Amino acid sequence: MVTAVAQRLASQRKEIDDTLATFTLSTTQLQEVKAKMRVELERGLKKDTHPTASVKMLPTYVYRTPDGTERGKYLALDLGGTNFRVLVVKIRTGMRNSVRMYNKIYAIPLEIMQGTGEELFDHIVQCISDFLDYMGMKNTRLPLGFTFSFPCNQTGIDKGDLVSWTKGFKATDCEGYDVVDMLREAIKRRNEFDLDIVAIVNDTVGTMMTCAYEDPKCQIGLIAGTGSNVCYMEEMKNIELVEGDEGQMCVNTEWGGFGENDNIEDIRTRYDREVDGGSLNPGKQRFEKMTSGMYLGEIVRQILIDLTKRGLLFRGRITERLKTKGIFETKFLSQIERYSSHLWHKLRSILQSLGLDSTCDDSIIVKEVCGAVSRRAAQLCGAGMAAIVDKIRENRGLDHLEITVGVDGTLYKLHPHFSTILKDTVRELAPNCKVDFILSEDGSGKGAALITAVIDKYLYAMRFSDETLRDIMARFRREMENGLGGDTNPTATVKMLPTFVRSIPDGSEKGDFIALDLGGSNFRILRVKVSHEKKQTVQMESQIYETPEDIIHGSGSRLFDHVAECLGDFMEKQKIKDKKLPVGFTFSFPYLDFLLNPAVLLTWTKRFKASGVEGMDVVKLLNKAIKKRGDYDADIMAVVNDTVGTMMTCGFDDQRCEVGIIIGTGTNACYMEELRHIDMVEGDEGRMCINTEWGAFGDDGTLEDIRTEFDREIDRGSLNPGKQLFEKMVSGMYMGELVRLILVKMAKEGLLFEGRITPELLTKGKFETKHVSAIEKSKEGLTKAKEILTRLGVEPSEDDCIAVQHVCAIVSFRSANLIAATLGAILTRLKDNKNSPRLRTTVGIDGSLYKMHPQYSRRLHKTVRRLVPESDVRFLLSESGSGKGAAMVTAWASRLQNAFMHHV
Ligand code: 0WK
Ligand code: 0WK
Ligand code: BGC
Ligand code: BGC
Repeated sequence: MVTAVAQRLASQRKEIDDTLATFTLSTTQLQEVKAKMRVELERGLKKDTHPTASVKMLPTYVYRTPDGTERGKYLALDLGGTNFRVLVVKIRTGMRNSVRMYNKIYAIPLEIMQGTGEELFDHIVQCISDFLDYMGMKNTRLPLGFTFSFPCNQTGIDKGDLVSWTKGFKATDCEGYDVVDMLREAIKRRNEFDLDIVAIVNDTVGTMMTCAYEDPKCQIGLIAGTGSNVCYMEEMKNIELVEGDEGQMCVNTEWGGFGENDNIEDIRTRYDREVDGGSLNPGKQRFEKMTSGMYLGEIVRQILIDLTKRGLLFRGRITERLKTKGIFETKFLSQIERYSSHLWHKLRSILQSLGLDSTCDDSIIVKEVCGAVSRRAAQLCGAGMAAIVDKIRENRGLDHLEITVGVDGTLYKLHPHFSTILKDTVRELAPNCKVDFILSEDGSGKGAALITAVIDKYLYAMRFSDETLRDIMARFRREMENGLGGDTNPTATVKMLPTFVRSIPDGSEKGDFIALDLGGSNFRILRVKVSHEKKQTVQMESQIYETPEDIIHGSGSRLFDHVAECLGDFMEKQKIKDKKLPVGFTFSFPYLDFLLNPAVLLTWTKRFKASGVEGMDVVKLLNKAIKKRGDYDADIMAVVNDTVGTMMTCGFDDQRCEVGIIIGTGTNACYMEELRHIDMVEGDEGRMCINTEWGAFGDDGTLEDIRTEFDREIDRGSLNPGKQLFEKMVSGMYMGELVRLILVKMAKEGLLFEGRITPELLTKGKFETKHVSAIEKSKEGLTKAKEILTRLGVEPSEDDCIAVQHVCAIVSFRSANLIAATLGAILTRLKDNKNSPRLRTTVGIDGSLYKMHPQYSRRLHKTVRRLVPESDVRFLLSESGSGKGAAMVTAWASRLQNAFMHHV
């Protein structure tokens, strides 16, 4: 009897040992796994074998680990592990580098994971929206790093097509599509906030970056969690899928696919095949299904079912629960293997919770099964890691390598033995490598933010929160008051020049006028006829004239001779040379106005630098030039700044118009101020238009905290260093150049064009503002980028074009934001002047940047409405330029003169 029982027990024991033996891998077997993994790594890197390689070795476009110079505030998403997290990450440098993070975890219900792609991304955006509300950040357009823990074919840091879903995800209409586009579309659908998705990052890469921030030797990222995967810094010359041989790039191995070409069938057990067969993606991710948290519990369950069926466990009784897929979670493995003998009751209560009545022996066997499965998983990961570290050692031609692996994942973190076995296996299989493992404390969200910071390094300083914009608004408001104040005006940077224009057109204007429009991108001469048939109508004819560089950089007399010559030519063509028509002179520069005429130029701006004009009365200079010709006569009645001309032109159509703005070659604004506030002009009644000359804002250093190295470089290379600092940060004359300087810097850092720097790219003015507008066009922008960059000889890759588009967006967005802030200051002043709870007004606007740039106006309007919520602002584009407005002012000036003449 006893012998029969002992024999039965012994044979049962043998059967169990035989079963578990299929999970026991010898060193030889592990070395084979290592060798096979190495072969697949190489095949994944090579262009011709990549398509059939089971380890895909996907380029990540991350060229280096953090160097501690990163800083800024970023949003990060972390999707694909156990938890979906939305984070805000603040990175500071200076005293000990510090990163502060706030995050919120959101559930991804199964029906969303396995629903439609649209539902999934709408859910993600819903969570972001909730987080932004929670953080009170709905109006900040922060750059975002997206940790997306699935295999993506990336063609750039912010462009990646999902190869295939893994783990528990199976949403439709996503595989083969760009994940960043899908997120952008979902954000657009929700239309509640705007985000700048700067980078898409695999969680292994995010983990490597997070750990490399602490330990510069960290060049490998390992996830041993729901899924299993590794990335590492590979030599560019070995990555045949990407152009270039210089430096390194992080490669996302996607080793989870190892074995999909049947090269580890020798160690896969029937339980592995069961689990694979019952998974969401049979035949896929075979290595992952032997090593990761999503499947280890399932493998154990399959073994328990088999042993029970064979009467070796639970007295052969299979419960419904044990038949339930996913019921034996991997966390049970960790718990069971943590329990030593005196904690059997705990183990048994786990089995009880699964409806399994177990004996002591059962518990021992279950623990052995768990141990066998997790041990094999750790060893397999160790063998894979040994292949990676040895490859890196050989890449660098080293006999001995010291390197750190950044790790994350619940399996590695929570399982009692997994990490130790993995480390031991690496040590054994890669004896020439000293491999340290550091646990990622903060998850890969931090890493994603660091990557965004690396890319965004030169751009983060160009992003302003509403808080900062409100601060700039307050600063500008103070400057306006300084400019208006009699005693503070001399030192004020914003000169707040009185224009002697007391109101917008009142419909009584009439006459035949000539208008000169000098200072914008075109010099235009117009004939403006204002008549009163049924209603007041304006007819205009105009002609554009060259203002060659040698003229506008030559002597003042040559410049005004040129203006007089063009005027003569125009009057010739208009057959009015015999007439002495009143002339309105739109002079788009800062000048001191004395009742519309004379006008003393304070300083040239933009492209103009004619000598002998600053401090002079430009009307006198023009009259002199006209006199010198003697072939016609003109009566220059009024000098008008183009902002004033624009306000008058728009005021002709909208009586609410009381602000005029130019966002063109230069930038400036005027508005109707209460006369009692203008100390430089007598009188307290009524209003007068003030030409703010906001281009000079910051000339006293008040904007140094937001000016970047590129702004300083622009100023150093300009015609008027130290002057018009605000204008140089925002206007069309400088925007293209700002972008060029950033591109040169990023290329020098290898972040663009594989570091290629061509003479064209180094040539000032080669990258124009019209290029910025063209590149930011949503549809054909990237094609345009390719065209323009190719002309600069930098042979741009597709992701270069995306990155350049991104740089353009940041620079132009900054401009729109800054102008929204200064305009916001003018609007709140108007509101306060009117002492009304809500301001209703119209802003007349002109200028090639505002007109030509595809997104500029929308961005400006949106920010103004956020910064000055208690206002209804209509933005009225000046269709016909400031010439019409100048004619209106001239009409007055003529009337004033006539009235005056009659008095004398
Ligand atoms: C935490 C990281 C996340 C990653 C996860 C993996 O922040 O990006 O996907 O670890 O571990 P799991 O949650 O799948 O166990
Ligand atoms: C058109 C106006 C002109 C102004 C110009 C500014 O008629 O007075 O100077 O807009 O825009 P820009 O040509 O500098 O882009
Ligand atoms: C995915 C990887 C990811 C890993 C860890 C795998 O299923 O394919 O992209 O890194 O899980 O989360
Ligand atoms: C000038 C302003 C002008 C603006 C827009 C600036 O450079 O100083 O007077 O209004 O450009 O043309």
